Amino acid sequence: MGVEQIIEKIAGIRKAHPGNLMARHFDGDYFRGLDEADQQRLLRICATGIENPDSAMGAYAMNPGDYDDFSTQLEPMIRDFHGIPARVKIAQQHDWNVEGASCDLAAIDARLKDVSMRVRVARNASTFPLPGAMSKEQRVAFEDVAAAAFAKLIEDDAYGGQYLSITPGSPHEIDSAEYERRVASHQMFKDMSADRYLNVAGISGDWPYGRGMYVSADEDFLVWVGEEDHLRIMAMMNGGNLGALFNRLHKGLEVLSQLLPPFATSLVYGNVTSCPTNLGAGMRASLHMKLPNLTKGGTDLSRVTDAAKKLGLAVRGAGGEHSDAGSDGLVDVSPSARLGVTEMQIMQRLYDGAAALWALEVEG
Ligand code: DAR
Repeated sequence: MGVEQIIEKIAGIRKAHPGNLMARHFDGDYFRGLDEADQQRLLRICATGIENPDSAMGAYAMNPGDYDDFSTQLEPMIRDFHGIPARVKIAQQHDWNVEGASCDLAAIDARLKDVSMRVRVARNASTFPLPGAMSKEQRVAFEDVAAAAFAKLIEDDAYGGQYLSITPGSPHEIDSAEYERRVASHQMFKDMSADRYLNVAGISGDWPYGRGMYVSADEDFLVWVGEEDHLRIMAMMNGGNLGALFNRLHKGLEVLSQLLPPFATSLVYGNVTSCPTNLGAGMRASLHMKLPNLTKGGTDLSRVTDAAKKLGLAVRGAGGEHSDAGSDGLVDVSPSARLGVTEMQIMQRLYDGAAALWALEVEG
Protein backbone atom coordinates (compact mmCIF):
# COMPACT_ATOMS: atom_id res chain seq x y z
CA MET A 1 0.00 0.00 0.00
CA GLY A 2 1.39 3.43 -0.94
CA VAL A 3 1.90 6.35 1.43
CA GLU A 4 -1.26 8.19 0.35
CA GLN A 5 -3.37 5.05 0.61
CA ILE A 6 -2.08 4.46 4.15
CA ILE A 7 -2.86 8.04 5.16
CA GLU A 8 -6.32 7.73 3.64
CA LYS A 9 -6.96 4.40 5.41
CA ILE A 10 -6.01 5.86 8.78
CA ALA A 11 -8.19 8.92 8.13
CA GLY A 12 -11.07 6.51 7.58
CA ILE A 13 -10.32 4.76 10.87
CA ARG A 14 -10.24 8.14 12.62
CA LYS A 15 -13.77 8.90 11.41
CA ALA A 16 -15.21 5.47 12.17
CA HIS A 17 -13.36 4.87 15.44
CA PRO A 18 -12.74 8.19 17.22
CA GLY A 19 -11.44 6.33 20.29
CA ASN A 20 -8.43 4.97 18.38
CA LEU A 21 -5.70 7.34 19.64
CA MET A 22 -3.20 6.35 16.96
CA ALA A 23 -5.69 7.26 14.22
CA ARG A 24 -6.85 10.36 16.10
CA HIS A 25 -3.33 11.77 16.20
CA PHE A 26 -1.82 10.30 13.02
CA ASP A 27 0.08 13.15 11.30
CA GLY A 28 0.07 12.51 7.55
CA ASP A 29 2.49 15.35 6.74
CA TYR A 30 4.95 14.05 9.36
CA PHE A 31 4.62 10.54 7.92
CA ARG A 32 5.21 11.82 4.33
CA GLY A 33 8.39 13.56 5.52
CA LEU A 34 9.98 10.39 6.93
CA ASP A 35 12.42 8.37 4.84
CA GLU A 36 11.19 4.94 3.74
CA ALA A 37 12.97 3.05 6.51
CA ASP A 38 11.40 5.24 9.21
CA GLN A 39 8.01 5.04 7.50
CA GLN A 40 8.23 1.26 7.78
CA ARG A 41 9.32 1.49 11.43
CA LEU A 42 6.38 3.76 12.30
CA LEU A 43 3.91 1.57 10.42
CA ARG A 44 5.11 -1.42 12.43
CA ILE A 45 4.44 0.54 15.64
CA CYS A 46 0.95 1.55 14.40
CA ALA A 47 0.04 -1.75 12.69
CA THR A 48 -2.09 -2.99 15.62
CA GLY A 49 -4.28 0.12 15.45
CA ILE A 50 -4.60 -0.04 11.67
CA GLU A 51 -5.56 -3.72 11.57
CA ASN A 52 -7.70 -3.42 14.74
CA PRO A 53 -9.61 -0.15 14.28
CA ASP A 54 -11.42 -0.70 17.60
CA SER A 55 -8.11 -0.26 19.46
CA ALA A 56 -7.97 2.23 22.32
CA MET A 57 -4.32 3.21 21.93
CA GLY A 58 -3.55 1.47 18.62
CA ALA A 59 0.24 1.31 18.89
CA TYR A 60 3.03 -0.69 20.52
CA ALA A 61 6.71 0.35 20.57
CA MET A 62 9.15 -2.09 19.01
CA ASN A 63 12.35 -0.69 20.55
CA PRO A 64 12.92 1.52 23.61
CA GLY A 65 14.22 4.33 21.36
CA ASP A 66 10.95 4.48 19.40
CA TYR A 67 9.43 6.92 21.92
CA ASP A 68 12.21 9.43 21.25
CA ASP A 69 12.63 8.68 17.53
CA PHE A 70 8.89 9.10 16.78
CA SER A 71 7.89 11.54 19.52
CA THR A 72 6.10 13.81 16.99
CA GLN A 73 3.62 11.00 16.41
CA LEU A 74 3.66 9.24 19.76
CA GLU A 75 3.73 12.11 22.27
CA PRO A 76 0.25 13.50 21.38
CA MET A 77 -1.19 9.99 21.76
CA ILE A 78 0.57 9.53 25.09
CA ARG A 79 -0.56 12.91 26.42
CA ASP A 80 -4.13 12.22 25.31
CA PHE A 81 -4.32 8.85 27.05
CA HIS A 82 -2.64 9.94 30.28
CA GLY A 83 -4.50 13.28 30.40
CA ILE A 84 -1.35 15.45 30.29
CA PRO A 85 -1.95 18.81 28.51
CA ALA A 86 0.57 19.99 25.89
CA ARG A 87 1.68 22.84 28.18
CA VAL A 88 2.68 20.45 31.01
CA LYS A 89 6.22 19.05 30.92
CA ILE A 90 6.30 15.27 31.24
CA ALA A 91 8.84 14.22 33.85
CA GLN A 92 8.10 10.90 35.54
CA GLN A 93 8.82 10.80 39.28
CA HIS A 94 8.94 7.71 41.53
CA ASP A 95 7.73 7.41 45.13
CA TRP A 96 6.97 4.07 46.77
CA ASN A 97 6.60 5.44 50.27
CA VAL A 98 3.11 4.41 51.36
CA GLU A 99 3.71 5.23 55.05
CA GLY A 100 1.03 7.63 56.22
CA ALA A 101 -1.23 6.97 53.20
CA SER A 102 -4.76 5.64 53.60
CA CYS A 103 -4.50 2.01 52.53
CA ASP A 104 -6.69 -0.12 54.83
CA LEU A 105 -9.76 -1.08 52.80
CA ALA A 106 -11.52 -2.38 55.91
CA ALA A 107 -11.57 1.23 57.15
CA ILE A 108 -13.95 1.96 54.25
CA ASP A 109 -16.24 -0.97 55.13
CA ALA A 110 -15.64 -4.24 56.99
CA ARG A 111 -16.98 -6.05 53.92
CA LEU A 112 -13.83 -4.89 52.07
CA LYS A 113 -11.39 -6.54 54.45
CA ASP A 114 -10.78 -9.52 52.19
CA VAL A 115 -10.66 -8.59 48.50
CA SER A 116 -8.35 -9.77 45.70
CA MET A 117 -5.62 -7.15 45.34
CA ARG A 118 -2.91 -7.09 42.69
CA VAL A 119 -0.23 -4.61 41.74
CA ARG A 120 2.23 -5.12 38.90
CA VAL A 121 4.94 -3.17 37.17
CA ALA A 122 6.14 -3.68 33.60
CA ARG A 123 9.87 -3.70 32.97
CA ASN A 124 11.94 -4.29 29.84
CA ALA A 125 15.64 -5.07 29.60
CA SER A 126 17.60 -2.34 27.84
CA THR A 127 19.69 -5.02 26.13
CA PHE A 128 16.94 -6.53 23.94
CA PRO A 129 14.33 -5.25 21.44
CA LEU A 130 10.84 -4.93 22.93
CA PRO A 131 8.67 -8.06 22.55
CA GLY A 132 7.07 -6.92 19.27
CA ALA A 133 10.43 -6.99 17.50
CA MET A 134 12.06 -10.00 19.18
CA SER A 135 13.08 -13.07 17.19
CA LYS A 136 12.38 -16.53 18.61
CA GLU A 137 16.05 -16.82 19.51
CA GLN A 138 15.95 -13.48 21.35
CA ARG A 139 12.81 -14.50 23.28
CA VAL A 140 14.51 -17.69 24.48
CA ALA A 141 17.79 -15.85 25.16
CA PHE A 142 15.98 -13.31 27.33
CA GLU A 143 14.15 -16.10 29.16
CA ASP A 144 17.55 -17.66 29.91
CA VAL A 145 18.73 -14.30 31.33
CA ALA A 146 15.62 -14.13 33.53
CA ALA A 147 15.95 -17.77 34.62
CA ALA A 148 19.55 -17.11 35.71
CA ALA A 149 18.29 -14.23 37.87
CA PHE A 150 15.55 -16.44 39.33
CA ALA A 151 18.17 -19.09 40.19
CA LYS A 152 19.63 -16.52 42.60
CA LEU A 153 16.25 -15.20 43.78
CA ILE A 154 15.32 -18.75 44.82
CA GLU A 155 17.95 -18.40 47.55
CA ASP A 156 16.29 -15.29 49.02
CA ASP A 157 14.43 -15.97 52.30
CA ALA A 158 11.57 -13.58 51.53
CA TYR A 159 11.20 -14.23 47.78
CA GLY A 160 12.45 -17.78 47.24
CA GLY A 161 10.30 -19.87 44.90
CA GLN A 162 10.43 -21.57 41.51
CA TYR A 163 10.53 -20.73 37.80
CA LEU A 164 7.99 -22.45 35.54
CA SER A 165 8.58 -22.29 31.78
CA ILE A 166 6.25 -23.13 28.87
CA THR A 167 9.11 -23.09 26.36
CA PRO A 168 9.24 -26.56 24.79
CA GLY A 169 12.45 -28.28 25.92
CA SER A 170 13.21 -25.79 28.68
CA PRO A 171 14.80 -27.39 31.77
CA HIS A 172 12.00 -25.61 33.72
CA GLU A 173 9.18 -26.73 31.40
CA ILE A 174 5.81 -27.56 32.97
CA ASP A 175 3.12 -29.72 31.34
CA SER A 176 -0.12 -28.37 29.92
CA ALA A 177 -2.15 -29.43 32.98
CA GLU A 178 0.09 -27.37 35.27
CA TYR A 179 -0.02 -24.43 32.84
CA GLU A 180 -3.83 -24.53 32.71
CA ARG A 181 -4.00 -24.78 36.52
CA ARG A 182 -1.80 -21.70 36.88
CA VAL A 183 -3.91 -19.77 34.33
CA ALA A 184 -7.14 -20.76 36.10
CA SER A 185 -5.72 -19.43 39.39
CA HIS A 186 -4.91 -16.11 37.64
CA GLN A 187 -1.19 -16.64 38.33
CA MET A 188 -0.11 -17.29 34.72
CA PHE A 189 -1.05 -15.37 31.60
CA LYS A 190 -3.33 -16.83 28.93
CA ASP A 191 -2.28 -18.00 25.46
CA MET A 192 -1.24 -14.69 23.88
CA SER A 193 -1.76 -15.98 20.35
CA ALA A 194 -5.51 -15.53 20.96
CA ASP A 195 -5.08 -11.73 21.26
CA ARG A 196 -5.52 -10.10 17.84
CA TYR A 197 -4.02 -6.82 19.04
CA LEU A 198 -0.82 -8.50 20.21
CA ASN A 199 -0.68 -10.77 17.14
CA VAL A 200 -0.54 -7.87 14.68
CA ALA A 201 2.12 -6.17 16.81
CA GLY A 202 4.28 -9.32 16.85
CA ILE A 203 4.23 -9.35 20.66
CA SER A 204 2.62 -12.81 20.78
CA GLY A 205 5.05 -14.16 18.17
CA ASP A 206 6.71 -17.59 18.53
CA TRP A 207 4.22 -18.59 21.25
CA PRO A 208 4.97 -20.27 23.65
CA TYR A 209 8.75 -19.92 23.26
CA GLY A 210 10.45 -17.62 25.78
CA ARG A 211 7.44 -17.53 28.12
CA GLY A 212 7.09 -18.53 31.75
CA MET A 213 6.50 -17.36 35.29
CA TYR A 214 8.37 -17.15 38.56
CA VAL A 215 6.30 -17.72 41.70
CA SER A 216 7.42 -17.24 45.30
CA ALA A 217 6.93 -20.04 47.82
CA ASP A 218 3.89 -18.34 49.38
CA GLU A 219 2.60 -17.48 45.89
CA ASP A 220 2.11 -13.75 46.53
CA PHE A 221 5.07 -12.58 44.42
CA LEU A 222 5.11 -13.49 40.73
CA VAL A 223 7.04 -12.53 37.60
CA TRP A 224 5.70 -13.10 34.10
CA VAL A 225 8.39 -13.59 31.46
CA GLY A 226 7.69 -12.76 27.81
CA GLU A 227 4.17 -11.40 28.02
CA GLU A 228 3.42 -7.94 26.65
CA ASP A 229 6.66 -6.72 28.20
CA HIS A 230 9.82 -8.66 28.96
CA LEU A 231 8.78 -8.79 32.63
CA ARG A 232 5.60 -8.18 34.56
CA ILE A 233 6.59 -8.17 38.24
CA MET A 234 3.66 -8.40 40.61
CA ALA A 235 2.36 -8.92 44.10
CA MET A 236 -1.09 -10.42 44.61
CA MET A 237 -2.91 -10.95 47.89
CA ASN A 238 -6.37 -11.43 49.30
CA GLY A 239 -6.93 -8.94 52.09
CA GLY A 240 -7.44 -5.25 52.62
CA ASN A 241 -4.02 -3.72 53.24
CA LEU A 242 -2.85 -2.01 50.04
CA GLY A 243 0.29 -0.79 51.81
CA ALA A 244 1.43 -4.34 52.56
CA LEU A 245 0.77 -5.29 48.93
CA PHE A 246 2.84 -2.38 47.59
CA ASN A 247 5.71 -3.01 50.00
CA ARG A 248 5.79 -6.69 49.03
CA LEU A 249 6.16 -5.71 45.38
CA HIS A 250 8.63 -2.87 45.96
CA LYS A 251 11.07 -4.92 47.99
CA GLY A 252 10.87 -7.82 45.52
CA LEU A 253 11.43 -5.44 42.60
CA GLU A 254 14.52 -4.02 44.28
CA VAL A 255 15.98 -7.48 44.96
CA LEU A 256 15.25 -8.70 41.42
CA SER A 257 16.54 -5.56 39.67
CA GLN A 258 19.99 -6.23 41.16
CA LEU A 259 20.03 -9.63 39.42
CA LEU A 260 19.01 -8.45 35.92
CA PRO A 261 20.44 -6.26 33.13
CA PRO A 262 19.52 -2.55 33.42
CA PHE A 263 15.87 -1.79 32.68
CA ALA A 264 14.96 0.39 29.66
CA THR A 265 14.13 3.88 30.91
CA SER A 266 13.54 7.31 29.38
CA LEU A 267 14.31 10.69 30.96
CA VAL A 268 10.84 11.81 29.86
CA TYR A 269 8.69 8.71 30.17
CA GLY A 270 10.31 6.81 33.04
CA ASN A 271 9.96 3.07 32.57
CA VAL A 272 9.74 2.18 28.87
CA THR A 273 7.01 -0.30 27.95
CA SER A 274 5.61 -1.93 24.82
CA CYS A 275 2.29 -0.15 25.17
CA PRO A 276 2.25 3.63 25.63
CA THR A 277 -0.56 3.18 28.17
CA ASN A 278 1.94 1.61 30.57
CA LEU A 279 4.70 4.23 30.40
CA GLY A 280 5.89 6.03 33.52
CA ALA A 281 5.41 3.98 36.66
CA GLY A 282 4.61 1.02 34.38
CA MET A 283 2.23 0.10 37.15
CA ARG A 284 -1.22 -1.41 37.16
CA ALA A 285 -2.78 -1.63 40.62
CA SER A 286 -6.19 -3.28 40.83
CA LEU A 287 -8.87 -4.58 43.14
CA HIS A 288 -11.61 -7.09 42.44
CA MET A 289 -14.78 -5.58 43.88
CA LYS A 290 -18.27 -7.08 44.03
CA LEU A 291 -20.60 -4.29 42.88
CA PRO A 292 -23.92 -6.04 42.06
CA ASN A 293 -26.02 -2.90 42.40
CA LEU A 294 -23.76 -0.72 40.24
CA THR A 295 -23.42 -3.44 37.58
CA LYS A 296 -26.98 -4.81 37.71
CA GLY A 297 -25.61 -8.21 38.64
CA GLY A 298 -22.73 -7.93 36.20
CA THR A 299 -25.04 -7.41 33.22
CA ASP A 300 -24.43 -3.71 32.65
CA LEU A 301 -21.06 -2.01 33.20
CA SER A 302 -22.08 1.38 31.79
CA ARG A 303 -22.92 3.05 35.11
CA VAL A 304 -19.85 1.75 36.99
CA THR A 305 -17.60 2.57 34.03
CA ASP A 306 -18.87 6.17 33.88
CA ALA A 307 -18.55 6.61 37.64
CA ALA A 308 -15.06 5.08 37.62
CA LYS A 309 -13.87 7.27 34.75
CA LYS A 310 -14.73 10.39 36.76
CA LEU A 311 -12.49 8.94 39.51
CA GLY A 312 -9.58 8.29 37.12
CA LEU A 313 -10.30 4.56 37.23
CA ALA A 314 -10.85 1.92 34.54
CA VAL A 315 -13.18 -1.06 34.95
CA ARG A 316 -12.83 -4.48 33.30
CA GLY A 317 -14.04 -7.99 33.96
CA ALA A 318 -12.26 -9.94 36.65
CA GLY A 319 -10.96 -12.35 34.00
CA GLY A 320 -8.55 -9.78 32.58
CA GLU A 321 -8.64 -7.40 29.64
CA HIS A 322 -11.71 -7.76 27.37
CA SER A 323 -13.47 -10.05 29.88
CA ASP A 324 -17.02 -9.65 31.30
CA ALA A 325 -18.10 -8.92 34.86
CA GLY A 326 -19.06 -11.78 37.16
CA SER A 327 -22.74 -12.51 37.84
CA ASP A 328 -22.10 -11.32 41.41
CA GLY A 329 -20.99 -7.98 39.97
CA LEU A 330 -17.31 -8.88 40.35
CA VAL A 331 -15.20 -6.36 38.43
CA ASP A 332 -11.55 -5.35 38.25
CA VAL A 333 -11.00 -1.68 39.13
CA SER A 334 -7.70 0.14 38.51
CA PRO A 335 -6.33 3.68 38.05
CA SER A 336 -5.90 4.55 34.36
CA ALA A 337 -3.02 7.01 34.47
CA ARG A 338 0.47 5.58 34.94
CA LEU A 339 2.54 8.43 33.56
CA GLY A 340 3.16 11.59 35.54
CA VAL A 341 1.92 9.92 38.72
CA THR A 342 4.06 8.18 41.31
CA GLU A 343 3.53 4.67 42.63
CA MET A 344 2.16 6.03 45.91
CA GLN A 345 -0.26 8.34 44.07
CA ILE A 346 -1.53 5.38 42.05
CA MET A 347 -2.15 3.46 45.25
CA GLN A 348 -3.94 6.41 46.84
CA ARG A 349 -6.08 6.92 43.71
CA LEU A 350 -7.07 3.27 43.85
CA TYR A 351 -7.96 3.49 47.54
CA ASP A 352 -9.96 6.72 47.20
CA GLY A 353 -11.67 5.44 44.04
CA ALA A 354 -12.65 2.18 45.71
CA ALA A 355 -14.16 4.13 48.60
CA ALA A 356 -16.21 6.30 46.21
CA LEU A 357 -17.45 3.33 44.14
CA TRP A 358 -18.36 1.45 47.31
CA ALA A 359 -20.38 4.45 48.52
CA LEU A 360 -22.34 4.39 45.23
CA GLU A 361 -22.80 0.62 45.53
CA VAL A 362 -24.21 0.71 49.05
CA GLU A 363 -26.52 3.62 48.29
CA GLY A 364 -27.95 1.47 45.48
N1 DAR B 1 -5.54 -3.53 22.53
C1 DAR B 1 -4.78 -2.41 22.94
C2 DAR B 1 -4.68 -2.37 24.48
C3 DAR B 1 -4.16 -1.13 25.06
C4 DAR B 1 -4.06 -1.15 26.57
N2 DAR B 1 -3.86 -2.51 27.15
C5 DAR B 1 -2.68 -3.14 27.14
N3 DAR B 1 -1.57 -2.57 26.77
N4 DAR B 1 -2.61 -4.42 27.56
C6 DAR B 1 -5.48 -1.17 22.37
O1 DAR B 1 -4.77 -0.26 21.86
O2 DAR B 1 -6.70 -1.12 22.48
